Amino acid sequence: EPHSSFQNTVSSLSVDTQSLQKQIDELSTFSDTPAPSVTRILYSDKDVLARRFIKNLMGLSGLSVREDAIGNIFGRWEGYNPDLSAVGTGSHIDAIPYSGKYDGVVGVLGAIEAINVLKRSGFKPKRSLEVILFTSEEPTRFGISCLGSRLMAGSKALANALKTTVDGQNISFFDAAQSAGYTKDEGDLSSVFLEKGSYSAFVELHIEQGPILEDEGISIGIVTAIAAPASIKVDFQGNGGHAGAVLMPNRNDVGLAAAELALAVERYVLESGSIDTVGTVGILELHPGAINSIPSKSHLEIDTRDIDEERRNIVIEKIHQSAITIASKRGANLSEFKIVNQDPPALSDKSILEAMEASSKELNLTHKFMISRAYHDSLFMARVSPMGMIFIPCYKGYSHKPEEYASSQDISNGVKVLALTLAKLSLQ
Ligand code: HGY
Ligand code: MN
Ligand code: MN
Ligand code: MN
Repeated sequence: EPHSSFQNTVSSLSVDTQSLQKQIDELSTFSDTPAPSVTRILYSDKDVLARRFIKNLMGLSGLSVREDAIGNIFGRWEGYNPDLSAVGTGSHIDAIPYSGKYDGVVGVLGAIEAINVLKRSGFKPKRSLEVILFTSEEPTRFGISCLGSRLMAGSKALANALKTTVDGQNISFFDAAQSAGYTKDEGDLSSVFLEKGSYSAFVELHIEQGPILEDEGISIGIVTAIAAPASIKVDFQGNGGHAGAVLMPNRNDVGLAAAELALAVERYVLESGSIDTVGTVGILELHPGAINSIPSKSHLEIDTRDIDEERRNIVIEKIHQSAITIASKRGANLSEFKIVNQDPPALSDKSILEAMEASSKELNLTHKFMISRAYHDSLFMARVSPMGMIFIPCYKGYSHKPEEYASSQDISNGVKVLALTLAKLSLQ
């Protein structure tokens, strides 16, 4: 009977922090912007290099590697009961423009190192363990967040939408996928949908992307729920015209319509009745973008979230009403109001919470239960498998900017909790 006792496992868990840090640093060099920032966009040349880097590390760890039609990458350590559904773990390596080198990366490189840690300890998995690199978690290129995990979770709506999806340079999703060596065949997308019961559990290691753990001096966050994200695209159209010659009463300045809507977003989230409601206008483009030309087109992208789905949906409804009112008041045309995604929150699975808590205790690491205000691929894996997330502190909670940082010690703690949690779940 392969050895599966834990006692010596806990004491024998040793993380190769030096190699892990080297890998994090090397991976960050595959970027379209200069260090210390990282920009790594889906299917770009840098993304392809980064994928190759990860696949190589998976191979060196003795994992058998496969990729699906759109580039979700799976590295599997076969268990001694290979017919049982596997235990999954993983995250993403795509990075939004001018961001940092830990978001997502800690959950991919850390997962591979967790496998190495278990192998070094002599552990033998009963359920296979599988590291997943989700093809794209950030919405940057095609405006769709968690594209890989959303498809794996079986979204037919997304499979359909991708047939007509293009990026900002008018490159189609399939042309971009093909340029990176993935599918060109639209019919292929349903092959990405996971079979029911593919995983008995899925656990993601991630930096907190908030200040709580660092502020409270706590080593591990055990995530109980992931907030409900939504994103909206809005276009206003007007007559534009000469900034000097067109008098104010004759204008329908859609730059001001956009500004008014952005302030309405702020007002609605502030008056929601809860600090947990947030709203951001991260993209606001004016056309033609000349100082002396009245904007004739404006484009906004709105991100709004809440841990309470109903409260968030009320905010979306109010934003929609305001867009219509602002357009008619200003004699402008609301040419698009598109809800790109309006996702429910996800709750972590009780038995995975227990495994993560037990692992933290056995490793003598301070820990606390908390929610994730950022979304993750786990939000969609929760639709097809019991889910759990492990957070580690990050410097001042910084994320999505070059100052993002997590210490080797904190990363090593997270890897150990992940390794022990995977071991427990593998033997269940
Ligand atoms: O925006 C998010 O929550 C994620 O970090 N992409
Ligand atoms: Mn992110
Ligand atoms: Mn992330
Ligand atoms: Mn995320």
